[in-house]
Amino acid sequence: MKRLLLVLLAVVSLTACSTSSGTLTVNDAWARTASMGENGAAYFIIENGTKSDDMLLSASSDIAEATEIHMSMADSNGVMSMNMQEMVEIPAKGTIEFKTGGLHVMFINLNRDLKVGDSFSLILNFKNAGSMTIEIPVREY
Ligand SMILES: [Cu+2]
Repeated sequence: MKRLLLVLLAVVSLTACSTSSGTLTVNDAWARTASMGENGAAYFIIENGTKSDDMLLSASSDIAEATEIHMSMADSNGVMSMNMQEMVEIPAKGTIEFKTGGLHVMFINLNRDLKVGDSFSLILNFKNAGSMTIEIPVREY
């Protein structure tokens, strides 16, 4: 009985701890439709509810030859280009939005079609939050 009480106390204090320090979450994930052999892209919102800065270090999936973190930007002539990002900073208590025309996860040379109603797993590797697997639904752009 004494042991059970101790275990219960430990569980309660762990729960209290994670609530007060906050967590890092990934929300509103989606990917655009694309065909096998093309490139695809996924978007989501990362909310860092913790008091520490974090970093997205890499992304991986099994739906393409390569999975990269890109930033789209327009030059002074309005010509769009994409730069591969070594990492993305997620400030403490901050939100980073991956969206069309900005940050995105790019799937190079898809090995399957991405049709509306499909979904697939994407693994995001964070410096502090560790590795998170998120399910990405495919939507019409
Ligand atoms: Cu890209």
